[in-house]
Amino acid sequence: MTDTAINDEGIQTMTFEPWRGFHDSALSPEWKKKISEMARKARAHILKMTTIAGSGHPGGSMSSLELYLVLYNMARLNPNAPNQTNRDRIIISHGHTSPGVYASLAAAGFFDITPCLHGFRQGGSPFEGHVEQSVPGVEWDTGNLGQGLSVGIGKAIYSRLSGLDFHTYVIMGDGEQQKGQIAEARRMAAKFQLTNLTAIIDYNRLQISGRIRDVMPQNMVDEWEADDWQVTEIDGHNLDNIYEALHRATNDTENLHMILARTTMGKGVVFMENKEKYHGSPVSQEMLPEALSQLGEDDRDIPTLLKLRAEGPPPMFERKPVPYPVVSPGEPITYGIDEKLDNRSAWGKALLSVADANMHRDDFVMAVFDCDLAGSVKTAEYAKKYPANFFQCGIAEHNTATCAGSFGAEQALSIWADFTIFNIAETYNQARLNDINHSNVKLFCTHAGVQVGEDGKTHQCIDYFGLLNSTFGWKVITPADPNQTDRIARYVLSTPGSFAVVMGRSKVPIITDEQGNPFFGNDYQYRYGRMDILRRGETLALVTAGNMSWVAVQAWNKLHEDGKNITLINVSDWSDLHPDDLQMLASYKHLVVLEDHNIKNGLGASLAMSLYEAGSRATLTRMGVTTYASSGKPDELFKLLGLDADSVTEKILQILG
Ligand SMILES: Cc1ncc(C[n+]2csc(CCOP(=O)(O)OP(=O)(O)O)c2C)c(N)n1
Repeated sequence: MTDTAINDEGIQTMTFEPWRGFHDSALSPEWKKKISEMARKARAHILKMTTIAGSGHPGGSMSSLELYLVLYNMARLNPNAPNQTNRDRIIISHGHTSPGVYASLAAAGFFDITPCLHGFRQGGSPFEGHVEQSVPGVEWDTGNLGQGLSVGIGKAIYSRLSGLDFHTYVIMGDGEQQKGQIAEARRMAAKFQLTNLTAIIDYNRLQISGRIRDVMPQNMVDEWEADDWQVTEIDGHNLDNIYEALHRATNDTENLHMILARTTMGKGVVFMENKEKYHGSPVSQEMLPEALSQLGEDDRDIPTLLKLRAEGPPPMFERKPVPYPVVSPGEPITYGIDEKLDNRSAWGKALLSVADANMHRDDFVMAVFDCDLAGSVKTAEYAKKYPANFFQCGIAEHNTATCAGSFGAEQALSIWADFTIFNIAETYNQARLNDINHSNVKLFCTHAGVQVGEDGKTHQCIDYFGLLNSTFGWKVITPADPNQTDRIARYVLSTPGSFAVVMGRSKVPIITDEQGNPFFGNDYQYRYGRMDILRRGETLALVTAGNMSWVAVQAWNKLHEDGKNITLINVSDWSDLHPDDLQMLASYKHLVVLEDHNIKNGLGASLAMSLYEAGSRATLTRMGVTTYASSGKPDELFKLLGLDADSVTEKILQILG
């Protein structure tokens, strides 16, 4: 029996069956019998789907199987309504065990197994090679090992802040424990006492290259205990043991628990057991009947399944996106022309204003994540005012990236502010996986570009756009001055999608219109994707962005004094160049692009492609960063790189002849 309640957003929350959620202290004999039978059949399904596909990972699927079956049958889930907001979250970190996950979800009633048996790893099928959210019951697409515990932390924080009070279970491989991100996550969970999170390790003692202790010696128990987790070792194929360990972990509100489940790779088929070969290779077609017979099953349905595969992939499941939270953008702040501040300070003020405008609402869930730089990235004031919604993650950017992504994929506002070199360049793969998982994470990235100056080349992030532009979802925005920063921050915080707002470190003057009023002031309406014409002129347009906008204004002034009337265009939104704006640019004879970014994959490179496609005949000159720069004051470095106002003026005069 289940009860359903509908909240204001039309989202269902549910009261689950009483036996779900590990309430009873032991597994009932009926459930034990049911799950044992499920396990026998599911092992056969794992073998069939991988042999038919000719690839996949049966070994770990068979060692993790009992863990999956107990979790998917006993956690607070409803197979008929898998997206209830208050469901428990089960995160599979070693995503290659997808055959075991899919077979278990089907056994627990989430869908019929047949399409998976013939459509596993087939182009266009929902049943991909590593666990994907295209399959009902899967919470997070994984495959890049080491990220699952961080995903779990994002969910556990959401459970706490939203009051939904669900439990999160993260299952990992033992070889996977070699990843450093797991250590980062372990410590964060302990610091924030996330006892609504349970970790489980499939300890089959094998990985691709052989025994885990030969590949990389590691003392897992000591490591987890040192980070304040209680470790319980169990037989990972014994249903009573698994249930009891999960019961204890779920109901303990004082301690964090890691369950180390001793298992056997390839469990259930004698010739597969303890063979690393079966980590990532299916049983051959010839050996399949023998393997199935050891499980009390046969291969009579294989011809039919092969025929179904030949007919094409099974259909995709319908999946509703998680609604984005309602976020009021608050009241814009306009900075006057006499004020000189940095964009990051304007961001910090906008953050506080948006938090103030929303935090009083019961349905509003928000978190800001920080990696030991709150003062510099201007989230410190917010942290002081809203400590429960601020998470100091330490110097642990990989964990933070994934955790912020996982939190943002819920109905919550997720913000991670850091130096650009750390929340973009350091963590590209995590950003990519967040994108694949449709997380609405907002990155506020400061100290970008050569403009960071004295810290030198290790800190000068000149590849932020090139990196994120290699994904399909991320949008990169570079505000020109504090006023535009304010408008952009409010837009980004109240709009679904993954955005990186990239800012420099230095103070910059307020950019004015030709009458001397703030250009991005009270009358300015920010429209995502549109360029701003700061000055109108003829023949040549100087196109600029972010850190270089003020340099470009200075160059314009010099040229103007010299009687040269050029157009000055500011591009804030690099990822989406509007066709009308491209046509407008194409109407100029000469274009000069000025950017504080690696010239190979920045704004100029992107514009060159788009303009060519738009049929532009304008000459295009790219002025950007052509080498790793040294330490120095921003002005010195721009001069050295030929990006200061004098160099830009000279270049434009040359072009104009
Ligand atoms: C970050 C990352 N590095 C490498 C791989 C390639 N890979 C896939 S599975 C695997 C071994 C995993 O071992 P374990 O966690 O013990 O899983 P099991 O062999 O028990 O299935 C490796 C190295 C990966 N998927 N992700």
